[in-house]
Amino acid sequence: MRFSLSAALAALLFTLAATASATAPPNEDGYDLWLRYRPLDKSAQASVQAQARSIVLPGAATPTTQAALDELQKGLGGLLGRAPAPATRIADGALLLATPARLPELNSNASPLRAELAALGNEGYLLRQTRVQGYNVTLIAANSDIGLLYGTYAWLRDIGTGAKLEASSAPTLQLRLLNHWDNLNRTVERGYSGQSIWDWWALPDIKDQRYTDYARANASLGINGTVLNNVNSKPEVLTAPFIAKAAAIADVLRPYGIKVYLSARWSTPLELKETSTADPLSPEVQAWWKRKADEIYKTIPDFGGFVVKANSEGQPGPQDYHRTHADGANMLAAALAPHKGIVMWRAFVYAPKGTHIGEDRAKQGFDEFKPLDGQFAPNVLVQVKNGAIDFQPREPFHPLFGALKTPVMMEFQITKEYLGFSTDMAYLGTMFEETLQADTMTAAGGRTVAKTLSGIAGVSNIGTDRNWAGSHFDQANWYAFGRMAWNQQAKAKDVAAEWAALTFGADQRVVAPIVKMMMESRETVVNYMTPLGLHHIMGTGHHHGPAPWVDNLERPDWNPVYYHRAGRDGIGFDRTAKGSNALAQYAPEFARQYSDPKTTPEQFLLWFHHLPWDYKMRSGRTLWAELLAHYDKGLADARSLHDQWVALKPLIDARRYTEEEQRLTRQMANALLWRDACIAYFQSVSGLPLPAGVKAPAHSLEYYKSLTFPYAPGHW
Ligand code: BDP
Repeated sequence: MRFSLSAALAALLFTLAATASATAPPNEDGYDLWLRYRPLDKSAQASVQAQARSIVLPGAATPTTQAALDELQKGLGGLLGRAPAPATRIADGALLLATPARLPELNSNASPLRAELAALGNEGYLLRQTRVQGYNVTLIAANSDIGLLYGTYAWLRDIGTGAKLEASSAPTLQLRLLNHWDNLNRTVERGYSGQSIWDWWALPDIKDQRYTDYARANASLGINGTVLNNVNSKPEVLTAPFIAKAAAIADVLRPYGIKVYLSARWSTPLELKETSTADPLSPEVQAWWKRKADEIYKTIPDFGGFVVKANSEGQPGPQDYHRTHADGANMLAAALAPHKGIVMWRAFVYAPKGTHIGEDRAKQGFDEFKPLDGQFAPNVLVQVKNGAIDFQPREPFHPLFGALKTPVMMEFQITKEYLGFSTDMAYLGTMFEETLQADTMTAAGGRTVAKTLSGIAGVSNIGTDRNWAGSHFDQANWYAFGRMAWNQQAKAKDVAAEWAALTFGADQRVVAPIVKMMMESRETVVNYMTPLGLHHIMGTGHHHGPAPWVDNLERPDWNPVYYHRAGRDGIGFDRTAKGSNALAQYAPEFARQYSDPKTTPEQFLLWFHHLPWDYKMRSGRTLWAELLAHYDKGLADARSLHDQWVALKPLIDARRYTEEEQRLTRQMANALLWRDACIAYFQSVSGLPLPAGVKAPAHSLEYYKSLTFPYAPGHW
């Protein structure tokens, strides 16, 4: 009796377990990114099948169209269980990939698509249910093979998100790049996702499968260039063995429309002992770079060009020879121009040791580059970080946007150096949108930052971690960067919804709550780290954790106290005419609005103003009470992010659920640390009591000051 009862119980438990595992999604490790192609449900399968009974590519396959065909095999194989075979004849229900060169009738005056296609440029595509040669087809059309590849990814994305076919799309910017801050020894500066994916030692002979998957992921977003190595570069990267290694990577990326670029160290020829100086006006130096460019293009015929960090944070540069940034950039530009290469010269420069010390760091990029405007060669772009300090959780846009005639590239940081590495959740789509849509007021009627750009770069968050980005949600930042590099008008929320559907499945019970979390996440981090326009109050060097008290570093503008300027009288950096007057670098209308604290958006208040603690905020609270309220909100929202995720447990596969749950738990602790340490410190300087209801920090200020993080990652 007892035996049969327990047998019955066991049978019941077994059935329950089997039912549970049949409904819970299978575990995933994140390697497939947003290109997962998990099986669709039966009805969706039927409708996709009807659009792709056969796959037809008129004309011969090229490496790029082969990549498109391979992706369709993989994609439809996963989504439908079986991919249709490639066919040579157009028939009803064909998925037809065509350019005017492959299907001349697209070019005929009678074709309704002709004009539409012509407007899409080299990289655009259109997707259409239409009739071709009397057959009903799904058409992916473009002017080039790379357009077909982009169109293929768009079609697969539409299927994965359950969206209706996109009509047509073309990028606004020609240059859409990732910047890897990867070192030749495979460490990654500000990298939080393992080692560099570039295995320099094994290259050029061994080309990891990851390189192909990296190319697929980037091409699916329309990223068309990648700088392989750190802006803090080494001379060796321009020697023959490394050029051969870069060429091997370029070979893998080429079919996917991705060009390879390198970071060049200014003093390379001198350090390699091949010249006696690195003066850009020296004929010997000019000849060396010309030879070097010729050598690179022999090996990598479509090499993109150089990015250069010069005379910044100890890097050598033309100013070492009393030459200007323009002299330096133009010398490299001349070497690359015959090959159609470009120079992306970074504007992230701040005074070398000994000079300009004491000048507002936020002003220095503009002060250096504005006077040089008009002096740069046509194939030079100035690459400008989104804000004037350094990738803070929130910064106003850099005053160089809209101020130069010289073409300007945007530099965003996808890796979260200042936003909690890869442990804290912070979806950066909202930050990208905020910056791209900010009005520079440099033209009548307004001009957004997006409208001032000629290119866009994102500092990569990619590494050897199985999930590529360190955490599943950090994949969304790579994704959002790529989608917004293609289309600066894309909305962060739509991009989040797309990513969530592709990454976790197009089930609204999952997508809607995940999008909500993502949309809240960056503001949460801003609130518990640097609310109301505070900035650069992180730990020294590694930038982890709060350290608003630090006041003893070599340069004043490395110290948090320099940036927050908190004292008995108040808090904030006065950048109005009464202070550093950084505001004068912006358009007059912008400067006027931001000169008055009353008309300055409160999210930037302490960036531009030094105000007394009892300054009245829009909420009616004092500045002191408001600051505390923001820290409290940051902590509460970090806890809420965790709870929202926990509620999703039944709908997420166990592996990804757990990996993220652990991070969100850690984020709550990080938020608490920030909140408590900042309140303890700011209270010590303001001397004010905590208003009723505000919880005292758990420990003394001394305790927070005593914390050290010697092995924090990303600090090479
Ligand atoms: C800072 C980073 C540093 C970079 C530098 C740069 O802390 O690692 O080298 O920017 O962009 O944010 O050059």
